[in-house]
Amino acid sequence: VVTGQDVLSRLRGADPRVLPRVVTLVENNDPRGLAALDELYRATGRAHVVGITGPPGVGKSTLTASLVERIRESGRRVAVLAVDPSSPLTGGAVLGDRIRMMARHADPNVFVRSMASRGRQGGLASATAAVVHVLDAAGFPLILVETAGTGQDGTDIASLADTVLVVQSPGLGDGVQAIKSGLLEVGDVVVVNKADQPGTNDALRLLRAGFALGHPRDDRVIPIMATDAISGAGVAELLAAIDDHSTWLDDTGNRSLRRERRARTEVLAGVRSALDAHFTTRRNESGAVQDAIARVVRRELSPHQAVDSIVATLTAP
Ligand SMILES: Nc1nc2c(ncn2[C@@H]2O[C@H](COP(=O)(O)OP(=O)(O)OP(=O)(O)O)[C@@H](O)[C@H]2O)c(=O)[nH]1
Ligand SMILES: [Mg+2]
Repeated sequence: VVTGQDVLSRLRGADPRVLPRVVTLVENNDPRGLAALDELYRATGRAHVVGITGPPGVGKSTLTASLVERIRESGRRVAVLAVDPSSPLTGGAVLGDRIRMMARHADPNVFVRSMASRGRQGGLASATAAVVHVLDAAGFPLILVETAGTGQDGTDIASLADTVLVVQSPGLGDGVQAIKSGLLEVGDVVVVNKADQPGTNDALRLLRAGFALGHPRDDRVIPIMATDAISGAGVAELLAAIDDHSTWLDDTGNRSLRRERRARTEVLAGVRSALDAHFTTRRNESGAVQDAIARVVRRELSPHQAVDSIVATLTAP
């Protein structure tokens, strides 16, 4: 178990077992992990975090593994997090398989972890953010986070990542679906993967037309690229586009803007979840809350008035 002042030197030291242990403690919201996180947080802020998102089955894991290859060829260490909102087996297991297939499982400069949401207290997003901090402090210059592009989790990645990579695949209606889902709005780089399949040019055309009026978020031309994650075609260009975006963030001051937004999101989400836990676990002890609920039942207060009076006591100076 690692806690206290020496956590960083041990994290960056020669023992390869330390990092997975710290990650597990942090992931599980273990008090020892949280104590370690308090120590190592000061040493974070150097990693470039890339979120990889998109609909199920478009090839996110395969593309991630292929990116890992290119990143290693460029001489950099890399950490990968596969975040699976539903199944503890599929996403991460596929990613693990790909990495093994590419013979990177024994590479000490590649760290891979998958996280499942099942049974998780406090939310997947906050656990993901915490693990990213550990990997950052451990000195990985690049951290790739794969998330399924469905619902809240798909857009959550925008508040966690420096670069958001939105992955699509060719196929009738895919582009339209992506535009409708709002997924493209969070994309800094857009990829049509499975470029070996028919319909790739149509998908590229559709996406380019969709972006022709400008990006909804900032005035930067969004690269829309094609990759074949299995052969690796286009993946070197994709890595170059990710690196370009990283440079752009620094040159324009956008990196600090994003980080401020990220810190705000993380802190406020933490406050909400702590308050939620407080009211769930201490519900029976909190006289003011019980009293307000009883008055709502007796029709003395409307639910809205009860909420106002409880919040007023909480926020009183
Ligand atoms: N032809 C072709 N198949 C691909 C390509 N990339 C991935 N695949 C295949 O597509 C299937 C899904 O790939 P995954 O990498 O698991 O896709 P994913 O987006 O991570 O899937 P989920 O995490 O389950 O949403 C697998 O059978 C891959 O072999 C590609 O570029 N071309
Ligand atoms: Mg996957």
